[in-house]
Amino acid sequence: KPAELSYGDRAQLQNTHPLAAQLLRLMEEKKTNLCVSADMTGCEELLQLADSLGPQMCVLKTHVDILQDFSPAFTQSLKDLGLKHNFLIFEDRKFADIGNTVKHQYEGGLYQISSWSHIVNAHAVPGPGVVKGLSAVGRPLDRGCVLIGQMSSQGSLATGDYTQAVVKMAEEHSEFVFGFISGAKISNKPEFVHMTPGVQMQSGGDGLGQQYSSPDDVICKRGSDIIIVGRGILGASDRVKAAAEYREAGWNAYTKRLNT
Ligand code: S5P
Repeated sequence: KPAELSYGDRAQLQNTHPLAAQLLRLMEEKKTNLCVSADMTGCEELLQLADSLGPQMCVLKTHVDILQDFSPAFTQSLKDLGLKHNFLIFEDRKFADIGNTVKHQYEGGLYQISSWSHIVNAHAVPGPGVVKGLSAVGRPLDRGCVLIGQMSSQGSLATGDYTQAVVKMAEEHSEFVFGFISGAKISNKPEFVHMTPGVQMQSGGDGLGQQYSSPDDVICKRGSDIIIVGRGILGASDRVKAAAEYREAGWNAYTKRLNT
């Protein structure tokens, strides 16, 4: 087995996307591979969470369209917190339309996602036009995109040949696509970053199709890079403590992988 590169080593590779390099470097510095999925419905609550968990995470993931009281001021505050705590912002918009439409969805409308979110994701279903449309908006702003190669939900159709086609699409658009949402490492290129949702300490599900794996399974056994945790942290009575536990579990799984 070839020696496993550290996050810091991968940040330095010639072909690593600049945003991925920034992410990998900050993961190494902060010693965290935890992305917190801040799936809350109020801006103030979300900002408080981002401030209190900021030191624990490398990425904060949002679903901006579930906020009841969204305002442009909210995105400015979120950006400020990202700078304060050194985390990246990932709007989990899952773009899935023709290039011209996603361009507008990314840049315009109420949310103006491209103005505040470092990372976005997209389904590959429409073909490469979706990446080209997003890229036209995102590249001038030094943004980056991850493609959804696999999903955590029961009965997902994103498997097998579809997943392989997503990997190929990412490789062909690596000037904007720097990684994947997937349950496991699906590309052997160390330049790509893999982010995995459906993570809790205990396996199980949520009754609506979500399926959970442990940080150790995801990072150590399946070779992903980042754990995405929502309700495992949001549902805890002490969220800071829960985030610290996920951070430690994710980091221990990573160091174990490096050393085997
Ligand atoms: O396959 C996926 C892809 C994503 S981005 N499965 C997922 O669960 N997600 C997102 O990760 C989902 O939209 C939610 O925001 C988060 C998981 O939340 P949790 O509460 O189940 O940890």
